[in-house]
Formats: sequence, C-alpha cells, structure tokens
Amino acid sequence: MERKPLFQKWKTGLGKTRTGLLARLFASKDGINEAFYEELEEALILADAGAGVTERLLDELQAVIKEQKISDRAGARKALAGLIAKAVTTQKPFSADTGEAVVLIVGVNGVGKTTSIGKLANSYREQGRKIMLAAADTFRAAAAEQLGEWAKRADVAMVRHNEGADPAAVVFDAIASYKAKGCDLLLCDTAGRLHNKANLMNELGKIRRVIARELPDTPCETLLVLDAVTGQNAVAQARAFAEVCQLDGVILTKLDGTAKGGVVISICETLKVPVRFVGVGEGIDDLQPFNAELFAEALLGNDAD
Ligand SMILES: Nc1nc2c(ncn2[C@@H]2O[C@H](COP(=O)(O)OP(=O)(O)OP(=O)(O)O)[C@@H](O)[C@H]2O)c(=O)[nH]1
Ligand SMILES: [Mg+2]
Repeated sequence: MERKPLFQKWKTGLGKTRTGLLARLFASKDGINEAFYEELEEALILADAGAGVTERLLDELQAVIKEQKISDRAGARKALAGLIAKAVTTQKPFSADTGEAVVLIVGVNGVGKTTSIGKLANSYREQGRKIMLAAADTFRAAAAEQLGEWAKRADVAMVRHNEGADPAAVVFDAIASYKAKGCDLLLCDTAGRLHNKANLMNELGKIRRVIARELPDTPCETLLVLDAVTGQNAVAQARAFAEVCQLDGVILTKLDGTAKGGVVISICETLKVPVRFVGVGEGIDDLQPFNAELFAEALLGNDAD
C-alpha cells in the first residue's frame, strides 16, 4: 500500500539515471548476447558505479544468468536488481531509529549538510521525536541563520553562538539545552571544509569528545554528506574524510539532478558504510530513508510497478 508513492519518489529522484542507458538496455526485446554485456558495462560505468564494482557485478550477473538459465532481459534485470540490492544493504539500523541518538553531519562545502539537517529534523519531529539542532558551523557567515530558518520550518529547537565561536562549545551548550528540554535526538551541523585536514580532525575530534563526555550513554553517529552530482569525486571525498574521522554512514544528496545514481553502489562497496538517506530535491520532504530494493529497481528502470 505504502510502497507506491515512495517508489514513485524514487523513480522521480532517479529520473536522469533511469531514462538513461540502463533503462533502455533492459527495455529492449533483444536476448542476452555479447552486446548486452558490453552495453551493460558501459551503462553502469556511465551511471558512476565505478570500474571495480561494475566488473564484479557483471561477473556475478553472468554466473546467475548461467545458473538460473535466464534468457531474457527482464529476467536479467531482476537478477541484477537482486545483486545490486545485496551490495547496498546494511544489517545495522540507523541509531536514531532505535532510540536516543546524536548525529554529527560532516562534508565539504555546499553538498547539502544544512538542508539535510532541516529535512531530517522535520521528518523525525513528525515521527514524534524531540529534536535539538546544534549550529556548529561557526565558520561561514550566515550559516547559523540558515540553520535557524530550517529550525523554524521544521518547528524544532536550536542552539547557536556567534560567527567564529568554538564549534565544540556550541555542541556543549546544545547538549545542555537538549538535556534540559528532554530531547531525544541531537543533530549537529558542521562547517564544510576539508582543505585543512589537521584543523578538521581537531575540530571534529573535539566535538566528539564533548559528546562522549556529556552524553556517554547515547550513541553518536557521524554521517558524511556527499553530492551525487559529483559522481566518482564523491567517493574520493569520502575516502579523504574516512582518513581524518570516523564515518558511520552517508547521506547522498541531489540524486534528482544527476544520471550518476550508480555511485551509491560504489560508496557502499568502497567505504563499507551504509547510505542512510538520499536527497531527491530541495523541499523539506525531499529526503528519503535509503531503501536498497527500491533503489535497485528504480536504478534499472523497472516500470512494471
Ligand atoms: N536538487 C537538490 N538540491 C539540494 C539537495 N540537497 C541540498 N540541495 C541544495 O544544495 C545547496 C547547498 O545546500 P546546503 O544545505 O546549504 O549545503 P551545505 O553543505 O550546508 O553548505 P555549506 O554550509 O556552505 O558547506 C542548496 O541550494 C540546497 O537547496 C537535494 O537533494 N537536491
Ligand atoms: Mg551548511
């Protein structure tokens, strides 16, 4: 019952990827021949699944096709969707979904950190959670104002300091307010930069230490926000972040504006961390919890649903 609208959103969100080579390839009535594998390889590379992932998926698909004696492209699509879903599935639930949690949002400039926090705050508030936002991006002018706008729209509380303040001090005060108000989810915005690794490491390390000290029994996850439009560069960015801080998951934004949806597979495979949410637009409702099966089906352009 609920599946249809969500699936529609995914289909719209993955619009550019879907109407591309992958969808056309599987819609073809031709059988499974040499050209099929060649075109599939090209389509997966163009969707930014990455060379290594593409090669492995093709090998696995070939084995399944042989084993199950699949002879048409609809069957191949189903088999590939299963393989892709398996590659991007995580068994570990998102900590905020299982109880009280702190979520630290990191990522380079302009990827959609603040927007994603606004969407997350709204969605979890709608689910009955009590949210506190920490405006720990004290680096960029107007960053706190921007988060403040989202706090207003999402109808949640926020703690901020002045520009240039210590981000860890903002988080410290946000935790005090979080405790006083009886909140159960703290979302922390951070400054978007990676140009100075030592600084970033210090800043994030300090924030995590404050959280560990002030909320020792609350799980804390760091989510890296990546812009899907940047394709394989997003994977490189993720590697760079993984070098300086602990990463627990990814939010992949702007999936609505790119034909590079395959990058999801690449991120899961290379980083070994789950994609938790995907951004499919600029509106407050345009953030979806990541669903492996729906993603795989939408990516391959399954219009049967
Ligand atoms: N189309 C689309 N646009 C998005 C999405 N997520 C964010 N944006 C847009 O991306 C732009 C940057 O978003 P911000 O949330 O300010 O990004 P940020 O990472 O906080 O940026 P800095 O704080 O400057 O590092 C805004 O114009 C957002 O509306 C998405 O899923 N789809
Ligand atoms: Mg921001």
